[in-house]
Amino acid sequence: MIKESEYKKRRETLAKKLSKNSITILFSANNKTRSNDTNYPYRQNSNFYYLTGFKEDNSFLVILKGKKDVKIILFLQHKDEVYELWNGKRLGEEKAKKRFLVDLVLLSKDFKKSIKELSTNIKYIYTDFNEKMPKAKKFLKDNFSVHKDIAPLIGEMRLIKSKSEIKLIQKAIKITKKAHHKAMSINKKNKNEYELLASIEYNFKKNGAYSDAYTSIVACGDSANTLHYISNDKPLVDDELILIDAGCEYEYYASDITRTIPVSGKFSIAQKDLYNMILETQYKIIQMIKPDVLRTDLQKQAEILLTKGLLSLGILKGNFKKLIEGQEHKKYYPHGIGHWMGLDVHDEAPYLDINKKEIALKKGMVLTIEPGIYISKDDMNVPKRFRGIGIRIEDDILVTKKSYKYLSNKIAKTIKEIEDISKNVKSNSNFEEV
Ligand SMILES: [Mn+2]
Repeated sequence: MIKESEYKKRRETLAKKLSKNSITILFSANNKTRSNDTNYPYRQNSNFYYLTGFKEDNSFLVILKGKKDVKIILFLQHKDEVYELWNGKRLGEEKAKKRFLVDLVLLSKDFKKSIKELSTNIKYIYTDFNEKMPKAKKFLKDNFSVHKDIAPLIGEMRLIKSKSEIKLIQKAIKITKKAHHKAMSINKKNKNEYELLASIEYNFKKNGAYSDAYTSIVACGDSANTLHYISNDKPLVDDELILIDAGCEYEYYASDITRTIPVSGKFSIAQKDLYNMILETQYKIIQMIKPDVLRTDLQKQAEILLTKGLLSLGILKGNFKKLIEGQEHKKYYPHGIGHWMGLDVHDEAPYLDINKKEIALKKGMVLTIEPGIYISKDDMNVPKRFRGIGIRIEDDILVTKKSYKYLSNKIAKTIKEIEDISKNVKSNSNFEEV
């Protein structure tokens, strides 16, 4: 868990970055309509959560920075018996005053009035442009003139994870491990992608992760060659591979893990050849991770290694140098080597600094490393044995003082590890039990 004192420290760090005579207003997330009068499950806005740890809607965090002093105010909803009967308990003003280490707790219904009173001598207003609150935005526009985006300032902070954040990420990864290992171990004969998905989601929730961190991909055979395949509704075919890109969210922190496993429990020779080439690449890229390395260096090296690998397997043909110059790998490896991960699976943290220079790796950053190769079943330029295979291997890595910590290294990944898990539990075809 993250302590109130850590949230307080984050607000103070942010306040130091703000201009004097400014007001900063951060909004909680809106409820989002699913259809008619039903909503999607509520999920707090990540920036708001990062600074408060508060999960209720219709709340506002205000930072008033004067010439010398800083005042922090949290607005939240009042207690309301009828509302709470239908929608669940609210924290309320009294408890909030005890819990949050802020200067003032006020009620959201008084937001406009209070803001007008509090904001004398204000030159600048910072808001989070990503959160859409049309009414509040109109109010701010009508009342304040110079607007600045607060998101990049919070993004800078979110880049570097604290010890308590890393613990939550590790917990999310631990739960994800259980779900992936279960997916490897169950008998998948005559089953469907959605049954495997159900098992994964069951194991997330059963182990305390309220939600997935993103819509899971369970893609058998050629479906894996659609990068954002989320229909997850095709039968599992015995001699094919299944690409499972699934991570959970634990106390708002994400994991992002991809494993590619055989339906039958055993890899074919062609599948092994391609799999091991990608796995080797992934190991080599992970080993490059340390402070001051650039993400684009990792990307370039991944492209070199994958191009060499594709050449050696006869998937790409010709001169290595020319293939690199022509970016020929893009046909089979079209995406990036990884991304920041944290409160969001694709963490809302910058890749470039204010001078548009790339931000190098630094202690405390968490990123994914996810090489993949995707070969359409209709690609006649490729040896037949590789057609219809899509493989991605994705892990979560923490940058440490001198190198890296491999956060997800306990999730089975080598061919032997995956086949062993499949073998052990052949008799166990129960989808739910972990
Ligand atoms: Mn990813």
